[in-house]
Amino acid sequence: MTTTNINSTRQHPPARSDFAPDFLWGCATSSYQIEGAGQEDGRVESIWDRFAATPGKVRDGSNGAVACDHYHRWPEDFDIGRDMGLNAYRFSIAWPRIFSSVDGQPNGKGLDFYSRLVDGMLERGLQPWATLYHWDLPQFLQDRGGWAERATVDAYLRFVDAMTRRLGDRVQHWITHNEPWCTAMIGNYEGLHAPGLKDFKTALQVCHHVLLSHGKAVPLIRANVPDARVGISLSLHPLRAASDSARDQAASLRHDGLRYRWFLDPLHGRGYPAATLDAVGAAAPVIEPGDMEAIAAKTDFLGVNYYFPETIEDAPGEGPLSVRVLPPKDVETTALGWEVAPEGLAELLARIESDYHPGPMYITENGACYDDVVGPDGEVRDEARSRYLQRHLAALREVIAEGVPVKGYFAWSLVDNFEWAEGYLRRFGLVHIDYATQERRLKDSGKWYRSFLRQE
Ligand code: IFM
Repeated sequence: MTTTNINSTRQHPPARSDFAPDFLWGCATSSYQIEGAGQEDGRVESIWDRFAATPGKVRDGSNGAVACDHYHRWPEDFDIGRDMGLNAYRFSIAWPRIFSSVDGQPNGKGLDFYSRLVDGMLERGLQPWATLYHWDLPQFLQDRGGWAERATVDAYLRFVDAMTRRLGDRVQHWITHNEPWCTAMIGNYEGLHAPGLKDFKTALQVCHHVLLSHGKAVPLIRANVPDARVGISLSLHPLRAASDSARDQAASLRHDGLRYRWFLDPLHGRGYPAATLDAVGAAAPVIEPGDMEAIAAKTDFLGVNYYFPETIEDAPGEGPLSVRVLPPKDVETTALGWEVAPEGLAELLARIESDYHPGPMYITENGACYDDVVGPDGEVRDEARSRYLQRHLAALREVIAEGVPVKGYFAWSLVDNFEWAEGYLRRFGLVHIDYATQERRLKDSGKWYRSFLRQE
C-alpha cells in the first residue's frame, strides 16, 4: 500500500461519483446531545443529567434537558436530512428512556418513541444506524458502581435485548458502543465527562466491562435481528512522536498501546497488549475466564471516528504512562483547537487495514467545530467546515483507491448540539440551531454536502 498523496487530491475536489454507488452517506447524532425531553414519557436521570447539574462541570452551566428538542422536532430534522440527500442516519438510543430500574420491564413509551423514529427514517430513505450506548448511562446504574461493576454488563444486555427485539425488524445496523475510550478514560480517569471520576484503575475496569458488553452483545443482536450487521465505533488518532529522540519515540509507543492497541488488539482476538498490561501494573482490570474470547466476537464492520492526530512527548511522572499529548503548533486548527489533518484520516485507515484487516470500515464520525454566526442575511457562511469536509472526503477517496475497504461516511453532526463539557458553546452541525427559538437553518456546509450528494 502506498502513502496517500494528499497534494494530488487537493487538485481534484471530491465528487460523489468518485465513490461506489452503494456508498453510505449519512450524518450522525446522539440521544443526550439532541433529544431534550429530559423528563418526558418515563425517562429517568442519566449520568449526564447528574454531572451537568454539578457546578463547574459544563462550561456554560447547561445540560441536555431541552437540547435541540429533537424528541418533538425529529420529523423536521429528518426532512432536512432527506433533502440534503442523505441515505443513512446514525442515532443513539437513550437507555434511561427504556429502563428505570435494574429489574423492571422496558418502558413502552420509550420503545414506541424509537420505533416512530425508525419509521420516520425509513419513510425518508434514511437507513437507520442505531448506536446502543453513546454515554448516557442511567444514574441508577451509576449509583451501583456503573461500568466499573460487572453487573452493568448484564443490565446492558437486557437493554440491548429489548431494543433489538423491538427494532430488529427494521434496523439491520447496530453499533454497540460509541468511543469506549471516552466512556472509560474521559469519564473515569480524567473526570471531564460523566460520571466525573479520576481513578485510572476504575477507568481500565470500566473499559474492560464496556468491551465485554460489546462482545456479549454481538451474538445477542444476531439472535434477535435477521441479517444483523454489528460493529463498534472507536475514536482513533494517528500518532506522531514529538521528536526523533528515543524518549519521545518510546512515549509515543506507550501511548499507542493504550490509545489504539488496547481496543483493537482484544477486539481482534489478540488480548490486551502485553507491554501495556505490564506498564499499567496494578491498575490492570480484573479479567474473568472467557472474557477475552467474548470480546473478540467477530463483527461485521468497524466504525472509525476521526477528528485529529495526536503528538506525543515523553513526560516522566505524568499520567499513568508518563506521556503528554501536545497541543498542535503552527498548524491549522478548528475552534476547539483540534488540528485539521485530512491526511491523518487516510494514514489511520491504512494503518488499521494493514494491522487488523477488520473488514468493511465506516467513518461513523468526522466533522469540525467552528464559531458559526448567522449573518444579517440569515445565512451561516461556514466555508471552513465545507473545506474540512471536502478535504477529508478527498483523503477518503484516495485511501479507498489504495484498497482500504471504507463503505460509508457519517458527518458529525446533522445539527448543532450539546457538546458535553463544552455545553452549547461549540457547534459541529451542518444545520444551525437557534437554541432560543429552536429554528433550524442549513449552513453553507450543509448546502455544500447537499450539492455534493445530489451531484449538482
Ligand atoms: O460530540 C462528540 C460526540 O458525542 C462523540 N465524538 C466526538 C464529538 C465531537 O466532540
